[in-house]
This record gives sequence, C-alpha cells and structure tokens, in this order.
Amino acid sequence: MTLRKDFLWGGAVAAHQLEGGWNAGKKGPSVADVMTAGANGVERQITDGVIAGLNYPNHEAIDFYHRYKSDVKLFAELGLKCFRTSIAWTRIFPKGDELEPNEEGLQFYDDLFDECLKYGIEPVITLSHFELPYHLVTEYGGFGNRKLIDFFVRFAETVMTRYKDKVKYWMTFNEINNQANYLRDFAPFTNSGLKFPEGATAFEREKLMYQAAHYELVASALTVKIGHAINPDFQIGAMIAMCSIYPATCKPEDMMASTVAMQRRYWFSDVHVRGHYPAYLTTYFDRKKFNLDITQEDLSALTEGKVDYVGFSYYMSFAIQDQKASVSSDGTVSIMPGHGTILPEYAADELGAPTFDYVEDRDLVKNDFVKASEWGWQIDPLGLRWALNWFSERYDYLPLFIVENGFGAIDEVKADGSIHDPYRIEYLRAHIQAMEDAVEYDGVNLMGYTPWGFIDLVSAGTGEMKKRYGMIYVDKDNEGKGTLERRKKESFEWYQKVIQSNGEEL
Ligand code: P53
Repeated sequence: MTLRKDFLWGGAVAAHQLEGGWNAGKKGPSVADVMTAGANGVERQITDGVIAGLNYPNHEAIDFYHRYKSDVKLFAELGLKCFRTSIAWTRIFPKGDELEPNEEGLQFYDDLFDECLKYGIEPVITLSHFELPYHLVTEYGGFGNRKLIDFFVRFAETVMTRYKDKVKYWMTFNEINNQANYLRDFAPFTNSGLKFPEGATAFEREKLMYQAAHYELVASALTVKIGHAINPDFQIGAMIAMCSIYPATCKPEDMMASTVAMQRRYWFSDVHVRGHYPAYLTTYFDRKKFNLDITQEDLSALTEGKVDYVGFSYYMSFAIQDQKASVSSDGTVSIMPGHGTILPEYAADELGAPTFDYVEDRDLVKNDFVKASEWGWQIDPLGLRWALNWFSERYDYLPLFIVENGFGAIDEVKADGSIHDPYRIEYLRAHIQAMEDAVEYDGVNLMGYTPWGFIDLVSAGTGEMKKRYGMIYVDKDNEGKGTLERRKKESFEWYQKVIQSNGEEL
C-alpha cells in the first residue's frame, strides 16, 4: 500500500465560504462580509462596510451555521477521516480587539467539533482563512499594524485552549503568500486586511505587504510556541498557496526568472519552517530600502515557533518568461503577447536587469502544454508531484499536507436530479495519482489530502456559486436564489471508494 494507514483523507472548506449566519450568535463582520459578488473575470468589490442593496454572498453562504448537523452526517457517509474548516475569528472576537471572547461563538465550534468526533471525523483547523475582523481594518489598518500580533495570538490561544482535547491539527494563516500579488487589492485585503491609500505607489504597496506578512509570521510563530505548551500533541502547520512557476523555456534567463519568482512567492514557507529570513530576501529588502519594522525579539520568536508541517493548496501551475517588454527609444514600453499590463512604476530599466524582479501580473505567461479551466486555471497534475518534491527537498522531508486541491466547474442538474461530473473525477483522479507517485517513487512524507470545497460553497476569488468544486451539490445560484438543498454528485460515490480503498481504487 502506497499511503500510510492513517492517511488523512478529508475535505476542506472555510468558515466564511459556507457558514453564513454572518451576524448570528453575536458574530461581527469580517473582511469577507464586505466583499460583493464578482464573476468570471470581474473582480469582487471591497465596500466601505456593508452597504444596503448590494449582494454579499458570504452573508448567507450555504447556511452551514444552521445545517451543520445534517451536513456532517453526509460528510460521514462520504467517509471523511478529517474535515478541514476554519474558526471564524469574528464569532470568537466580533471586533477582534476585545479582551473577553464571545461564548456563543465558542459554543458553536464546540458543538460542530462534537458532531464531527461523533462520526470519527477529525477536525483540521485553520485559524485565519480570509476572515479578519473588519473592525481591525478600519481601526488599525489590518496587519499593517503591529498590534494585530497580540489580537491574533489572543484569539489563537483562546481557541487552542478551549478545543485542546478536540482538535489536534492546526494551521495559522491560509495561503499567506497570496499577497505576493500586492499590486491587486484582493489578496492583501483577504490575507491581511490591507487597504492601500488612493494612488499608493507599487513601492508603498510592496513595502506594506512585507510588513504585514512579517507581523503575521511572528504571530504564527508565537502561536506555534503557545500551542505546543497547551498540548504537546498539537500539529501546527503553515498554509501556502503553491502554484509551481516553471520557466517558459530552457533559455537561461527564463530559468533565472523562475528561480527569483519562486523566491518572491514562497519565502513565506522558508520563514515558517526554518525560523529565519533567507539571505535572498534580506538582500532584496536592503536593495529596496524598505526599512521594515523587524525587531530582535521578532527574530527570536521566529526561531522558537517553527511549524510542524507544511500544508498547502494546489490547483494549477504557472510559467514565467524573462524579457517581458521591449522599450523603444522614446521610452514607450511594448509588452509581448500573453503578458499583463505594464505598470508605470516599473520603469523600463528594471526589465531585463540582473535582479530578475518578479511582478506577478506582468510576468506570467500561458503554458501551451496544459489545458485550463473555464476560469483560466491551468490544469497540471504533474505539477503537484513537482511541488511535493520541491517542498520535500527544501525542507528535508518535513511532513506535507495537501489541504486544498480541486476543479472549479459549472455543473448541470439533469431532469431526474442527477449530476454527472466526470470532469471533476478526472481532475481529482489525476492529482491523487500524482501525489501517490510522489510518495511511492520520490519518498515524500505525506500526511493527508483534503479536496477543496467538497461541498459547493461561495468562491473566494469571484464570490460566485456557479464555480463549483463539490462532490455534494448545493442548490443556490449566483444571485443567491435556490432551496439550499444538498444532493450527491457522481463524484461523491467515486471519492467514497477512493477513501475506502486508501487510494488504491481510483
Ligand atoms: P476560488 C487564488 C489562487 C489559488 C487559490 O479559489 C486561491 C486563490 C484565491 O481565490 O484560493 C484558495 O474560490 C483559497 C480558498 C478558495 C480556493 O482556493 O477563487 O484557500 O478559500 O476558495 C479556490 O475558486
């Protein structure tokens, strides 16, 4: 048998994408509650507070808050060994800066975890999954403010103490590295509650992103240390969004561009795992003259709170090409086809320079060797095996946990109510095969696999319902209409067998 006997087969969700009940049980608004519904190619709007008349899909989501008992029963039927969800920070500390937690919120998760444990389903908990209290944005500027370290640690300590006998597996910050895409508003806001002033330069955005990420890494390290004191059996991990960045060709400059791009997108896990900043990054900080607020005490905290495992999401791979643009004598810049928009802040002299600085929206190109989903996500199962090897070599075969993987697609309900989703089965099968190959042939140390959104939920990126990942269908559309009824898709029975056979029957 390829996989370990206690392999954690499961399913993954996040509180804000399925619970709903956004103001029930004294819950406060989170960053997810001020984001409107977008669409494929249409960004979600971040509004100033909740504005009447706009569509905020996370407010009701799929109403798991009220339906968790029957849903967990269905999860048990699917055969899940673990259930990855997050604790909505705003249920526990509605504004984020209170000294005392909200008992009603704590009770909800007690009940939810009891319900899971009743069926032998192990909860796997993310502490911060795009759910920062909105009050911390308006009053403190989100994680751009050092005070957030204390607020987060208080929240983490509260829930780790409360659930110390119910939850063993934890993760600190979901996809902490999404904000490497700091020129967009979405990731810095969802990761860190950052809102940039109108007209902020690329330099100012980038600096603030690094500052916030630093405070988060310190908060994470302190949490790891405190968590281990609360219960030495705790397994506390990082959570990284892994999109392997291939060189578009074997041209040496493309190879170098891919190396630097990987550093800029994945330094976060280096700090989580090794407990210190890598030289490639401190050199970059010096060159850019960011002058970040990083104290000696922070650096000690990082060394004392190294993670036990690396959790990561994997959906797609990227490709990068150097020589993004050519500059003509009049100073105008033309971009090669397939490249994003060139930003005026990124002066021509940076292009083709020996620094190989990475700008996510500018530098990535389409990979013609793979197909993409309707949302343009490039499907690449072998990229998952590559990623497992990359983490393993880099972190000396530390345990890895694939905590998200899946295929967002439009499903059709037939007249008889059935839903055939062979495309989803095909995607999952190929990725599971790749992960099993990585264990069997490459020796990676793998704890588990929890496919994303195994019950349909609100998309994080677009706020849509129709970008579905589930094996369980939820009757609700993009406008928020539907009965919320749950239905098994064809993939439900398929995944049931995969789990039963410990991944032998794909
Ligand atoms: P949606 C970007 C790239 C990779 C993963 O995403 C991402 C994102 C942000 O959209 O997010 C993770 O719903 C995230 C989940 C999210 C899931 O991937 O945009 O951890 O919250 O729902 C899928 O299709």
